[in-house]
Amino acid sequence: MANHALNLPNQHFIDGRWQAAVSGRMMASFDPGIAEPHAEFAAGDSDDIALAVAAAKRAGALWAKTSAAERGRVLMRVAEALRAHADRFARAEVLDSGKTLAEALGDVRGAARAFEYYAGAGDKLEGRSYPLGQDYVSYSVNEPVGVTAHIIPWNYPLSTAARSFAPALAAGCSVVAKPAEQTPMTALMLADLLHQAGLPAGVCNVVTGTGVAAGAALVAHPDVHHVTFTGSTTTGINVMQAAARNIASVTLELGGKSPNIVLADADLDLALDQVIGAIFENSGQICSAGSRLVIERSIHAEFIERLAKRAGGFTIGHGLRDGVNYGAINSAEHLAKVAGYVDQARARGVEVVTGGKITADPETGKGWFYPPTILDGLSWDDPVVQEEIFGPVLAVQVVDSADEAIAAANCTDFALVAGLFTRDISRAHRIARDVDAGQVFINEYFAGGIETPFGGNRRSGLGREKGMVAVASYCKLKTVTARI
Ligand code: TXE
Repeated sequence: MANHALNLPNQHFIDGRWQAAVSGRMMASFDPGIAEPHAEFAAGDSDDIALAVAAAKRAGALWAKTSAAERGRVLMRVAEALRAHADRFARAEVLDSGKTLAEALGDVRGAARAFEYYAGAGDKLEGRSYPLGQDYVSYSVNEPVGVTAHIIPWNYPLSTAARSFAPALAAGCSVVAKPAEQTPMTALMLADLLHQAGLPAGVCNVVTGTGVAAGAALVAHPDVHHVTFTGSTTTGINVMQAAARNIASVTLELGGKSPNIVLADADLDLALDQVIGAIFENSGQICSAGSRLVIERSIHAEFIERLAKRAGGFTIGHGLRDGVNYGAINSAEHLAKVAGYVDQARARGVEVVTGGKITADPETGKGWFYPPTILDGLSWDDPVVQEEIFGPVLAVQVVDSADEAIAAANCTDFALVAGLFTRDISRAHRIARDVDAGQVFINEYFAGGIETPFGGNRRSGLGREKGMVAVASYCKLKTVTARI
């Protein structure tokens, strides 16, 4: 099978060129919108990882010595090139991931913005000096950590790659990335585009394959000095253990079960729009999705009725078809997981307000689709309240006060983000203070951008991506002290 239509890659990108898997093995990537394979890619393993890390080590030593201004110029050209090729990237993303073209175009814009933002970061990595008295000169400088590993998930393949490649490259590090086996295309395309924009061969390498064969070999490689991982909490723990053996640092972006709190004094039209977007965008496959609605009892019945009406109003179908605004679930396994959660909840007596049944593209009868689903009448310890479903399933928790809303928000082991809708600004900041989350959104869910640090507490992760704080993950501080 050749990857004809969009001229998609089907080999690793190592040392500035396309390379087949050492083993010669290939895997298929499926188009979730029709549940059929659409392309092939290389099934990498530890041999391919060894080549990629060796290239990254060699090329990274030179990249680290390139002036920060020059590194920034390369990143800026990448931003421009991504915008110029947005359509091709977005279509490849739709075919691999199942999302809609509009969502994928938004992801490309976000990726371009990440390169633009970090293009200006490298030459602001200032050091410090320390006042030891007139007989000493003491200063510290930021040095790049070296080879960095990037393990990328399937829900936002391009934007997740961009948000960690860009700060790593800005800091002077080299990159070896392993995209999810469901969605390998755009990371490969991005590595090629970086190279064409002037990034020296070997500074950014992408090896495709499974997590077990390629991902595990990458994060355990002794020449890798930092691992940025986005994925499940379980795999994140494995990744952290592997990195620990080499004393490599980690950034872990893990699961979430984020509360979206709607208080009775909120602008309810606004809240309605935002609650819908927070859980049903990308068909709910978002780590920071607002997957729990925490709502005051006095507005609960009417709000749920309006929510259900809106949830039923999406046009479901293949992401490349005009008019579709709700895409597919990424894989058959994941669809079964989402459906399983809802089926078991129904069997426990949970009220399925809307949705709740596997469906297909109405025009073709094909694809992996799950409709917007709302579950009500839940106790706080219910699995659909406590566990990450990672799909278009909203779990409703009813509360009687702002204090109870805080308790509800904090009732899971996750602490990634929280949304909050109220007109009372003091109460908003009190709740923001008391909710355990890496990010709190007030009166706009997903508010923020590449400028705002992002990451979770507790089982949602470790470290922060985005913002200038992310660059620090790719730097090691050296302090020099001299007696003069
Ligand atoms: O995740 P994995 P899966 C959550 C979500 C989803 C669940 C399972 O709840 O239902 O995870 O998804 C690579 N060493 N999220 O199985 O296994 C793998 O190849 C190194 C949340 O896809 O974590 C892929 O590239 N790498 C989430 C990446 O890790 C390994 C996004 C993610 O896969 C590896 C995705 C190993 N031992 C899923 N095993 C978010 N936080 O946004 C696997 N991988």
